[in-house]
Amino acid sequence: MQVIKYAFQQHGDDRGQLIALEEHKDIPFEIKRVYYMYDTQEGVRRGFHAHKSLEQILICIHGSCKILMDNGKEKKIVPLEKPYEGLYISNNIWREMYDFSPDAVLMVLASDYYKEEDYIRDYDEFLRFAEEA
Ligand code: T46
Repeated sequence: MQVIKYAFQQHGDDRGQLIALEEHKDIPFEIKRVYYMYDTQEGVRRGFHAHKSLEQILICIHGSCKILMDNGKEKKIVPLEKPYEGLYISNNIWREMYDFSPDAVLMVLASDYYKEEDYIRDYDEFLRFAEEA
């Protein structure tokens, strides 16, 4: 499984850093939704699903966390520790997010609106789906 981790361009000067993200330029899809999670409690593991068609970029804009990616054949663990790093997660990838630092803010840019019907929440169903894809 190929892990696509972007290093976004930082516009730094003596005031600090700034990152700008534009769809179809820095982000390989139209951004239809942005959400973020914070105040994640110690030991919490989130996710436990795949998406039928949604594509996303995960950016830990503060603090750190880890992402488990699973394509049904192979698993990879990707640490997100820098605000300029973005992890691309395509459809058909089971994901779990864990090891959040207390100050972690995990922001997600998504290619579509929230649609519960796009979620695959059962791991065996995911394996069948990944096999057919
Ligand atoms: C994903 C990972 C990385 C909404 O109402 N709108 C939204 O856009 C989202 C993302 C969630 N919600 C509601 C649905 C649940 O009642 O917020 C609640 C928590 O969502 P969920 O349990 O799905 O959160 P995670 O952290 O398990 O997963 C989320 C995304 O849902 C998912 O698409 O890939 O982050």
